[in-house]
Amino acid sequence: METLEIIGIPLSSYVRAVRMAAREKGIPYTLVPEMPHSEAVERISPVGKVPVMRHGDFELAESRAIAGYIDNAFSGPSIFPREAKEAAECEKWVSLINTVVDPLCIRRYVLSYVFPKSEDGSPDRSVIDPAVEEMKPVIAMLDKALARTGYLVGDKPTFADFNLYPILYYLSLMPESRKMMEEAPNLMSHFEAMSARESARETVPPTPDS
Ligand SMILES: N[C@@H](CCC(=O)N[C@@H](CS)C(=O)NCC(=O)O)C(=O)O
Repeated sequence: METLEIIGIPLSSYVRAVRMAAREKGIPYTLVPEMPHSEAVERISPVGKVPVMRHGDFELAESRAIAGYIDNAFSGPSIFPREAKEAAECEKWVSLINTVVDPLCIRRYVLSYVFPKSEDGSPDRSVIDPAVEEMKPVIAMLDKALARTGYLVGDKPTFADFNLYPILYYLSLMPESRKMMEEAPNLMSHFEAMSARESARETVPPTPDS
């Protein structure tokens, strides 16, 4: 069978989520590091975003679609629940992570540290401070959701957790969000349990300036 190619930079939280899904499924894959909007990516993603994937002559964009393909095209443990209510809960969390958690926590907060837009390259407090305030209820929402079993859906990791983990990883590196995580016991336990999984250990992103 052809090798699955996951295409995109290892720094990307969405690329990491899909790599974690493949590893959890037990599928070997080749990582093809491509920047967003490279020619290779633009050919597959209509919006030029990573990850994209290739499997034989099948090419696909969008992390949720890629993870679903991986789950359905290969044998191995399911990474999306099959039972109707759990499947719906998983979709709910993937949607919340991609429309609420990622835009605030990664695009506004983390990227303000990594790629500051200020003239002297210092973190832009006018972006970070309001983002920190808005992150408080989001962290509380996640902490509450994780209280019951330690995972977002059911009692074992699903793609919802693999989708969230790369975001939490970056939040654990930044000062205000690290403190918020430490004050959210269920979220912190979840983060530690996920960090110990092979899928997380094998996909640690390089530091941005390495
Ligand atoms: N909806 C996309 C989002 C992927 C995404 O935002 N990827 C970022 C890297 S983490 C990207 O390619 N950004 C380039 C851009 O926004 O133009 C997915 O789920 O795959």
